[in-house]
Amino acid sequence: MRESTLAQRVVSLGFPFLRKADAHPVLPAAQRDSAASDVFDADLSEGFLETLRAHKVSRRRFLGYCATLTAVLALPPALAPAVAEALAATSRPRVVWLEFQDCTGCTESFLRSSDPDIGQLILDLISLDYQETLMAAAGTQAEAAKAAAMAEPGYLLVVEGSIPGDVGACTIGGRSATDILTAAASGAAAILAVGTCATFGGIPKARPNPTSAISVSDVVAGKPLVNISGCPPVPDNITATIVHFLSFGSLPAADELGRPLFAYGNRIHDACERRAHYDAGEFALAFGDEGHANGWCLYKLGCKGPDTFNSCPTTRWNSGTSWPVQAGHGCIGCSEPDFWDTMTPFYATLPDVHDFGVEATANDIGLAVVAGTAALFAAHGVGKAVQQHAADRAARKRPADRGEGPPGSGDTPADGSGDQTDGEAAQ
Ligand code: FSX
Ligand code: SF4
Ligand code: F3S
Repeated sequence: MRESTLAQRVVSLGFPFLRKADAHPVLPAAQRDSAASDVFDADLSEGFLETLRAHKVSRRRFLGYCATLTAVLALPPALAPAVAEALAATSRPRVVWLEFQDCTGCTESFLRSSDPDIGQLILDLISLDYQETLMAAAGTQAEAAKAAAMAEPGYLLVVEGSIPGDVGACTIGGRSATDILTAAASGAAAILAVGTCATFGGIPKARPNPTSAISVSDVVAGKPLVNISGCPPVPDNITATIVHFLSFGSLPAADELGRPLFAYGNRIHDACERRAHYDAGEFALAFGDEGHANGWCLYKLGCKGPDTFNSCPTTRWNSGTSWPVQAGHGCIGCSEPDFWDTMTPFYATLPDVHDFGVEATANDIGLAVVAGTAALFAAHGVGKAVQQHAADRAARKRPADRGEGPPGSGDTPADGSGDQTDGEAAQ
């Protein structure tokens, strides 16, 4: 592993990634060193305090981070000392990170650092024993490193990319992806499927799915598994899940699709800063028009925020700088199953939202979508629920297909030129 490279680049733990903007104040950067650390104390060993000093992280700043992280994870504030003490006492749990059919964007996302000092500190608390993109080893040397990392069971397994069902695709070291994943999963204490490719099949699974791609949950059974979707995922969604595991020895509570509720418990639409314009019927109708320049709702430019669950509006990207809708582009639903097939055309309006009308809340819309899925999940588990969730969305007919416009007016949807699919039913 290239330690020096890691030291320069890693990792993604940052402060301002809160689940609901109206539930928790986002900590301004200038207050990070002092905020929240006065509200609790924690028993930190002298050895750990020395580690903090080595990373130029003050005790107060570390405790403040733990308080924020506890809020991000939607845990009671009283658990903040437990988070701090667990992180301080952790004995470098082993992490094995596998990549299959992916673009490496998930790794890149994970490496975006909101706070390099704390990020490096957290990275040092784990032992990232095998990570193909970051490690210097290749070939038989890399295979030997993986075997060594997996010699003792109990490691945390992170999987990025979809799994090809076809023999021959994504063969590594002469072994199929399915074999590699199954072997790695057998000794794992828990599994994190990271990115929409790993969680739901993602882009490799999009029609015509040339490799018969499937998700991690389609292959692995009988292990604690959490789906951290997004193409790529919000980096803090990954890191907070890892820290939850380090702190409590378990994965966080999840939704019906196996996604952590702390990050995927709300619709994009619920926390969007353009929501007031949606409710007022004020829509941008073309990129660059007056409504677009005024920050009006992007629904008629194809925004899928009402049907998408993720933390982007509150966590934001690039150290909390911005997110797609703030930058002027609608959400394309990248954290949802089969989004490449069921959320397209990306620049046409969401199917069937028209039927709810402008006064409908995001809850009305989203709950109608997920209610059937939740019941299915209870009966058949994540894999079946994911398939049905995507099939239900694909089966709904788009307003554009019906010749209708989006809610709020008789305007036709924005032109979908440049889009690449016809948006018919998913496979
Ligand atoms: Fe998939 Fe990861 Fe999309 Fe890429 O590697 S979730 S293609 S951004 O990033 O697997
Ligand atoms: Fe925001 Fe999109 Fe909802 Fe409009 S439709 S309020 S831009 S999430
Ligand atoms: Fe993806 Fe939508 Fe967030 S496209 S990055 S879930 S705003």
